[in-house]
Amino acid sequence: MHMHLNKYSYLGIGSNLANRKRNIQKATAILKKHKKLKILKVSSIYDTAPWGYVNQKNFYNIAIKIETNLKPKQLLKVCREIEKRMSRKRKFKWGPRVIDVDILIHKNTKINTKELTIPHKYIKQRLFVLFPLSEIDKNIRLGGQTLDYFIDRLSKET
Ligand code: PH2
Ligand code: MG
Ligand code: MG
Repeated sequence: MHMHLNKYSYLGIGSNLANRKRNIQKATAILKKHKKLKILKVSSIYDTAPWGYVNQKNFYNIAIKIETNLKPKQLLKVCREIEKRMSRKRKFKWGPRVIDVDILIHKNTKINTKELTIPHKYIKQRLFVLFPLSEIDKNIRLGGQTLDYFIDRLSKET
């Protein structure tokens, strides 16, 4: 069986409070300045219906392709620091937030701990992640399947 090697990492960013576009742009700008990672591609901004907890404003979502030697925990720290700098308040699970920076995929890493799950736990269930990811990299595979496979599967659900 051919092993699909991947040297890239992918982050997902979302916002549904205050100025969503500016929040997304600010988080991207902070990432751009980080010396230990290189941004290779940024998706367009997607206006997406809230997933998980539906009684809230639409989100703006993007995905970013990066190259980095940071370890998963260090990359998580980078994500958390952006959220902290942008004064994110943790309200409740899947609730509204000023900014959310998630690790979606990190090379071929598979982690499942209380603190961190890579690839992201809900990546296959979320169109707001699959769409921007497929825009920036058509070659991504999850468990051998293309992103389009999961997008088609979700689109057929009632
Ligand atoms: N993030 C969530 C919960 N629901 N829905 C959309 N559309 N976009 C998000 O980024 C999002 C969500 C928790 O992180
Ligand atoms: Mg999230
Ligand atoms: Mg998060």
